[in-house]
Amino acid sequence: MTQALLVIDVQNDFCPGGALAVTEGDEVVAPINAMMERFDTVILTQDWHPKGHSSFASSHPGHAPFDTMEMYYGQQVMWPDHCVQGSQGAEFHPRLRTDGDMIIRKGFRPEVDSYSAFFENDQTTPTGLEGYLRTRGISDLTLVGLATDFCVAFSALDARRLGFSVEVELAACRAIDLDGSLATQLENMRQKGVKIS
Ligand code: VGL
Ligand code: ZN
Repeated sequence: MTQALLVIDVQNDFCPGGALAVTEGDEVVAPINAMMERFDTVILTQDWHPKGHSSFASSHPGHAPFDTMEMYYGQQVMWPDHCVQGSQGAEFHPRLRTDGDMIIRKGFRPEVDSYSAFFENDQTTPTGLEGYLRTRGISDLTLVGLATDFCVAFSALDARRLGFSVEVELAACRAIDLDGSLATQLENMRQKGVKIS
């Protein structure tokens, strides 16, 4: 068994004061830094949107943040502008250790969002992370970060679908919890064999 820690989107915009702040989002930083000591391989993801991204409510007249909209690939939540490439909000939290092996950016295609670290929200366009993990012989993943019910859950579910052994450590995650999304996604993950601890 070769394992890796996958640190999802611990960026300023998802922390208190950020554009899409997750309650207590910054509280994941200390436990994640501590967990990094226990893993030989650490991979970080960074939500990385161009200005005017199609997941931003501001790109769609008549839509407000947290509405949903039908896109060519299915339902998409409309978010406040966040994690714009090169902005302060897109930077990692200043206390997060970022000396991992690899940083994977996602959500940079204007027309499609990417919650998962593996596939864009069309569920078919790969980010390349699967190939990276396989060529390094990694079979077991522990996921932590933000947000539990969006990018962490989508990444965990895709990882299971691809055959990885997957654990999510909730003490080092925080959720957005939009209309019960946290309970729904915890149940989805359990049903698909994600170990929740
Ligand atoms: C995320 C909403 C939009 C996340 C990213 O990291 O969970 N959520 N973009
Ligand atoms: Zn995003």
